[in-house]
Amino acid sequence: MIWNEFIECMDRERLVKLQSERLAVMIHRLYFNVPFYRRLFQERGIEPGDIKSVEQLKDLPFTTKQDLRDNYPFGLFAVPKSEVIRVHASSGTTGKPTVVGYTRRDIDLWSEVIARTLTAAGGGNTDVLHIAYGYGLFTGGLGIHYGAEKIGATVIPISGGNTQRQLQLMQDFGSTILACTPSYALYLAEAMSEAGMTADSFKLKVGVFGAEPWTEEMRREIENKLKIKAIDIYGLSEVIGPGVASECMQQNGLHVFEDHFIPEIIDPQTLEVLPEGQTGELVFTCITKEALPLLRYRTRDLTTLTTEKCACGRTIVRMQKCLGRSDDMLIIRGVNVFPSQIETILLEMRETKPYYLLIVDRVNNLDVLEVWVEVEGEFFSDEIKKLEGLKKKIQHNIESALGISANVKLVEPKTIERSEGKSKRVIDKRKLR
Ligand code: DLL
Repeated sequence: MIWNEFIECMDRERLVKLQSERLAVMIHRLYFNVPFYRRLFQERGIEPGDIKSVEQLKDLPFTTKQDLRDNYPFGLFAVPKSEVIRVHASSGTTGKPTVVGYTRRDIDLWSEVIARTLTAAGGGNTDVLHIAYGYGLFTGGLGIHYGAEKIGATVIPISGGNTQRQLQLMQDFGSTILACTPSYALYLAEAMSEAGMTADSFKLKVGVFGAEPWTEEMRREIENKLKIKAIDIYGLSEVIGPGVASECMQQNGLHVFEDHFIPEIIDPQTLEVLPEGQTGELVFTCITKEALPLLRYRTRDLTTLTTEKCACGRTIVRMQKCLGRSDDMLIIRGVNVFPSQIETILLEMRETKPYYLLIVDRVNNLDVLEVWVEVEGEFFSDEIKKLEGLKKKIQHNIESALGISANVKLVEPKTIERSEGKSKRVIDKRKLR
């Protein structure tokens, strides 16, 4: 099923025309309503009437997270406060949170893109949707909530926490769709088997997972353990929250709702737009939002775009599963390492569990990587020789795949902290000093 076939299957020429019209209107609004953008345009000699087509996007300035921080909390809003009916915020690792706002129409737009997301995941009005994303300032809970009501699903707004109760209610209410972070989905699966429950006693069929990077290996693990289809959904608060892009049942790239958010891929160093198919940093321009329409917002997420039609019939552009961020990348002794690469190696091995922690430090001016990973119960042994063998095997696999040596520390099941929201898998002590 397709929620908005008219848009999601539109031919490209028509779609580009629609985007261009919306962009032109947006540029006017930015110029006249947001002093920050007016100054940027004036510095570059851009008059609002100059921008008529999406082709011209590449000549326009970028917006960064720092710009939002500099204008904290409401400085980039494009409407008077009386029109803002909701505020969300995402807490960064440093400094003040990033604050975002919504008008009533923005909330409607958000419901629309979530309705598309849930429909693409096979959801409809007969579904019972268990929303275990956090409610509150985080956009996950409330963001999915309104779209779920729009498609007529029965919504269980349980939010995060209290895992045992989550399982109990999911079973009692016959929930069919689970919405949470992929790491929490795994944790729920673990808690399920510990409580002696089996996936067969649940009615779950699909999960809509996002808010953090997760590999194909992790997808398989979740699908096998929960006996569901795991769908990847992507979004960020600055653009709207969840509902920016989502997979369909083909699980072959995420459909970007580009009638509202125009994506571009740039080279993060030169800032030049890259041709289709090349990997680079994802940038979004909001062309319909009222309260906080950002121009060329740099997400730091790395991916690739394709306009090839999907087997599901949708023609809107697809982005590849997003496996890392330009600022997530660790440089260890000169080698670029993404946490997702290590996750792939660990999950390909039968002996380890999907719980790990990467600790990077600098000892005697040399970077050292320590990988903590939990060992599957049946492989955890009192025999030091066996554990040593496993440690060597993991070290070897990391070294041959990434070209760096790692110090592997095998830990007992349940040692590594479980997360209910986004998981934290890297501790870079070099940055903390
Ligand atoms: O995480 C919005 C969201 C909620 C998306 C629920 C999906 C589901 P922020 O807290 O602002 O918003 O974090 C945005 O999270 O730039 C990515 O780095 C990462 N991210 C979000 N979804 C995915 C995904 C929400 N499916 C940041 N795959 C983004 C990889 C993701 N990374």
